[in-house]
Amino acid sequence: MKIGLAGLPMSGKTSIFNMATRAQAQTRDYLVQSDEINNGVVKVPDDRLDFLATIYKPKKTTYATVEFTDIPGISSSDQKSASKTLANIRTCEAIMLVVRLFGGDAVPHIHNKVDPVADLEEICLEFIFSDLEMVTNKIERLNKEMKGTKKPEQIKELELMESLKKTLEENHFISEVPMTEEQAHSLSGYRFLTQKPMLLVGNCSDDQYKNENDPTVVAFKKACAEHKWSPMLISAATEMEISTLSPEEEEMFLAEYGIKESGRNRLIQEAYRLLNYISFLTYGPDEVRAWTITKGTKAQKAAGKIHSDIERGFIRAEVIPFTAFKEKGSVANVKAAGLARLEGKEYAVEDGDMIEFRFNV
Ligand SMILES: Nc1nc2c(ncn2[C@@H]2O[C@H](COP(=O)(O)OP(=O)(O)O)[C@@H](O)[C@H]2O)c(=O)[nH]1
Ligand SMILES: [Mg+2]
Repeated sequence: MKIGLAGLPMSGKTSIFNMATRAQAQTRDYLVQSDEINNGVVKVPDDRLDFLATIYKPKKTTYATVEFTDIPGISSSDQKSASKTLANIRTCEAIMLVVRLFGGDAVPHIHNKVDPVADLEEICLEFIFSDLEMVTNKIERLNKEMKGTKKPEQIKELELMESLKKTLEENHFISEVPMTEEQAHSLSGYRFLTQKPMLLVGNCSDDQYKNENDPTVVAFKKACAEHKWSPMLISAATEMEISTLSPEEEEMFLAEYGIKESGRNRLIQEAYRLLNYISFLTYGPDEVRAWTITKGTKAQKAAGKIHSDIERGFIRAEVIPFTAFKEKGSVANVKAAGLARLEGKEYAVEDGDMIEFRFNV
């Protein structure tokens, strides 16, 4: 389950990758065509786990993880490398689109000036064209196949493809097309770029970060709003420096500047949410652990994350919401207050549920 960092060259993708993964991949203040792809797995910060660890003092604390991949910039001036880049983005489950808002010495790539609105437009068009090409090819193929006998599912597929084509031609994303679950499922094999969950990241300077009225920031936010995106602002250069500090130094630094949460934590948590992930927690003296599930996952299925035997022999889930645990301080207190619950296999697990599964195999 990868999240792809996409955007124009020199927008700060590698800086953001470094900040998120505490890696030291090569950032560049000049433009080179590089095929270098950086991959990194990062722990999802979770203060609920930290809290549980202080109580249980476990041998091991295991955080949830997400994987980031830093993909060379999209550049319409070089179609061959652009299509390679787009193909790489296609393999990702979700996209973090990095747009440059900061000025500075490093020269912006396409427009030779800082213009996030034009950059965003450019990337959107690249995505749209790329998907349109796939849709057009598919329509051609279907029409050929349907020359003889027409199968009902082919007719349905053609109809859907025609409607996607129209949407794309009108400069809209496939994600904007209302679809039945069945239709969405039938498209999953195509890995359309404009159908993927997308988070917009505005990479800005420290000054812009502090100034809501900065004209570049305002223009960027407005362009995002037109797509119904709510962007996240980050100063990658500063955050990258912060991420080279040790965790203790980082905490001191953030406290000194009155920052509640580092950009790094915000970014990773947003990424997790973007993938539609939540965590349930297990606890005890051996291990305190966060388990990743998709929102809406039922208890029995969630149990299978831990072990297939627990899923197979599922009897019930003993659930304690983390908030109740934090308030009451111990499992015994939570139970005494009547806040522990027994749930069956159809229970939709919620984020932060502390669960003990009962099973029998
Ligand atoms: N001033 C400033 N410079 C940045 C920021 N983010 C990245 N840069 C610089 O912009 C250049 C390109 O960054 P890089 O991460 O390599 O961009 P990429 O091509 O999108 O991977 C480098 O010189 C970075 O140091 C930022 O937030 N502020
Ligand atoms: Mg780079």
